[in-house]
Amino acid sequence: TAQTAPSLPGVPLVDISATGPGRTPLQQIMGLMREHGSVLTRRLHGRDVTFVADLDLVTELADESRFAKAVGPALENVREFAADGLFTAYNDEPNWAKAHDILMPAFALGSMRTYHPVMLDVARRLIGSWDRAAGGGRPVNIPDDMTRMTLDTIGLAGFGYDFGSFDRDEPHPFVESMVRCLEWAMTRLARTPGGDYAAQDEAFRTDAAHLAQVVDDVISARVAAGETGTDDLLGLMLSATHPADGTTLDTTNIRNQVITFLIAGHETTSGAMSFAMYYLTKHPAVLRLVQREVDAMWGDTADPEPTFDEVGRLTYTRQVLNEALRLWPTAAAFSRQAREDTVLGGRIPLRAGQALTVVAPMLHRQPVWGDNPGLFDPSRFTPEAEAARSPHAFKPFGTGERACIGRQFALHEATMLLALLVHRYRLHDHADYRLTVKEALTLKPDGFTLTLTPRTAADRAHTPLPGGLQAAPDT
Ligand code: FDE
Repeated sequence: TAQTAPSLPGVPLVDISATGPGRTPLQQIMGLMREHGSVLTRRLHGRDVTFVADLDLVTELADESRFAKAVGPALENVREFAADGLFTAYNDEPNWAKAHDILMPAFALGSMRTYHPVMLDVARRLIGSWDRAAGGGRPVNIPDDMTRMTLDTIGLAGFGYDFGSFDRDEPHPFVESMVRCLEWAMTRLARTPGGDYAAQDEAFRTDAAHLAQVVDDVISARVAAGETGTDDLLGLMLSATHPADGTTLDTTNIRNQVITFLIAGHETTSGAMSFAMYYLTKHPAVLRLVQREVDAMWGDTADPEPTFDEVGRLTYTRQVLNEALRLWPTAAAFSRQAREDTVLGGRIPLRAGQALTVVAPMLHRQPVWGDNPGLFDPSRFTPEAEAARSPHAFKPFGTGERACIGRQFALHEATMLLALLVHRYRLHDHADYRLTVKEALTLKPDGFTLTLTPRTAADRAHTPLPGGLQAAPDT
């Protein structure tokens, strides 16, 4: 990597044009930050992006009076298929505030109670499929099955639409098109000027059309059933009027929102659960603590019937998820732009509109996380530890007004599923898996498989406690 004259005073500039960003651009940036420090400008074919992970700078960027969300180059590409859906809308696009106001009630804590039974049903689909695999001694592919589970959950809970992912050997075609669209959005950033990308763009248009087609089917199934007034996401989109002007969302925007929620609602959550499973497999002492928590709640019940409130009491399981999201936040980067000309950190002058990208996995490894930030240790998320730390040290859901609307939804779904799985199965690392993180804008552990056997009454009765409920895990 060559260094040339900086474009921002005092900020290292690294030109990667010779090698390009490869298939894992986010991990490349993490490597560059380890070498050059936690703020740097990356130059690729004359295009500069400044990346930040320094806690003090991120704290400033989170100040909504000085900075706002930026739709950065990656999201500009996602706009090609999600347009003015919530995730990719510009701050001043009227449909952002309108959809945000209409859909917020669907993500309030009370609404989670209505999704709980659907989440449990879909969790049982996954368990049914894993029971069959365990019985046949077959390995399960963790990210694939987590993706089946999260797609069916958002489809049913949000739109009353059943993707039936566990009845298919291959992922639902929607997932394959979506992953290719996300990969297109990512690799388009790395294009060399003058290259011929017509075939890639053509394939992308076919996939984007497929997404739109599936979504139109989802919507017309609902309209045909005559159930436009229900209070799930689609029901709200079809019937709720905006308090300010009394209008509903327009048809094109509804399509963009459904695509947005199907994507945002499953790819990131499935990655988060997959990383959590990975760390549990590699940290038996932590796994035993999670098992103790679930065994204390459900004992030797073969098929526990978790209630909504019980999921809220699975505090250690939730800590495990947070710690997995710290090391590998599955939506790993988000961008902020200056509202006015300003100086960041007292030293980096920024023009109004100028954007920087926060690299969450590196923010999550800053000195505030201690001497060994690469160590998986859920005790970092006890209430006491959280209270003692800056709220800006942990940003897996972005920040401010444009932060993740689906956070509670994802955490409820993921906590319940993880708890049910560790209550039911012993996890066997049959392939001695070594972590490789796959990038398609979002992150997931690539090719991670496990074999399973049922836990027995004896396992549940004698889950050994490795000294103290918050004991440090083995490294
Ligand atoms: C959002 C979000 C974010 C931010 C971005 C920016 O800033 O650019 C982030 C970071 C996120 N998100 C993350 C996440 C993770 C996970 C696990 C999740 N996420 C999940 C989910 C689910 C669902 C349903 C969702 N999610 C959704 C969403 C939406 C709609 C959005 C947009 C918002 C606004 O308004 O803007 C988001 N998310 Fe999330």
